[in-house]
Amino acid sequence: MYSTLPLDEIRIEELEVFAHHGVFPEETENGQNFYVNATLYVDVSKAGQADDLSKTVNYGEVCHFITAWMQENTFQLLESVCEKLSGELLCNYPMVTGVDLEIRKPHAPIGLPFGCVSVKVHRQWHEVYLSVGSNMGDKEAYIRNAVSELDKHPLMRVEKVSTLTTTKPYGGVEQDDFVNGAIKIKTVLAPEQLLDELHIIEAAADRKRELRWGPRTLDLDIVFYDKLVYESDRLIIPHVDMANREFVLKPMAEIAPNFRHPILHKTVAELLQTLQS
Ligand code: A4P
Ligand code: MG
Repeated sequence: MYSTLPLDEIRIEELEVFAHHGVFPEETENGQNFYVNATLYVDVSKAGQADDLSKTVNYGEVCHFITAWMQENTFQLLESVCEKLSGELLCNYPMVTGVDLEIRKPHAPIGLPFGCVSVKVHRQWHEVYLSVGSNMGDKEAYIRNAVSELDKHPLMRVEKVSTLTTTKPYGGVEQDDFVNGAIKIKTVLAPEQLLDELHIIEAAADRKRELRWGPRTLDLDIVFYDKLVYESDRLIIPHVDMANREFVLKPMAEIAPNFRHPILHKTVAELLQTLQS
């Protein structure tokens, strides 16, 4: 788990749903019972104080939502049902910041005596900061379009966009000036999935990976992902060079001055001040 969730939980246990998920044709034709356990992470304090249903999530409504969704859709794998349904719950119930979802299938066609099989996932909204840049063609239009593509994605929400400013190229390659900005999003996607989605948006903006640090129509980098410290062969979070880049820190300082770097332990405003002094 990458970020702090509210301690409060609303739990749904053993919701019985007759649906048609499975790999075998008889499963999709005949259907069978599935049992759903869901823990919804919701801050219920306001509802509790005011005794007001509109300030919390109506678990009855959620049960009907889960039932209808599982009956209207058919997947081969329980993994897919969990993956898609957890995303649907997070997107349709804005007060839910995280969800544990377990789907049990006690009548799976295994041909051996067994109690039950199940898949359980944990999914939640993550707070992510992106750095965006362009130095080819209609630079502002490429960036505005990227913001709109991010916002259109079902598993992302754009929360803040900094002002876009013109900056001199950094990194020693002689090239046109950049337009840069920073974007705050919420996403349900895991870091590597998010990187894949950013690459799709870059590719749709005619982005070609030619020269390292060279001209580009659109560059979308992940600066922070909650307080996560992460490194794989294709992704490093926080962005490795952010503390040396005024074109990243300045727009970040506009939308998140007090966000603290999880390794350097300085806020964005402090990092900018250090760089400029
Ligand atoms: N990658 C690793 N970590 C990350 C991360 N946190 N976010 C990998 C995004 N990607 C990350 O990036 C290369 C690979 O880095 C990705 O495929 C991903 O797997 P790229 O965007 O394909 O290639 P690039 O941009 O040419 O190289 P690089 O090193 O990422 O360059 P930067 O850091 O993007 O810098 N000057 C100004 N004023 N404004 C700018 O925006 N940008 C650059 C490019 C140079 N000078 C600039 C600007
Ligand atoms: Mg990049």
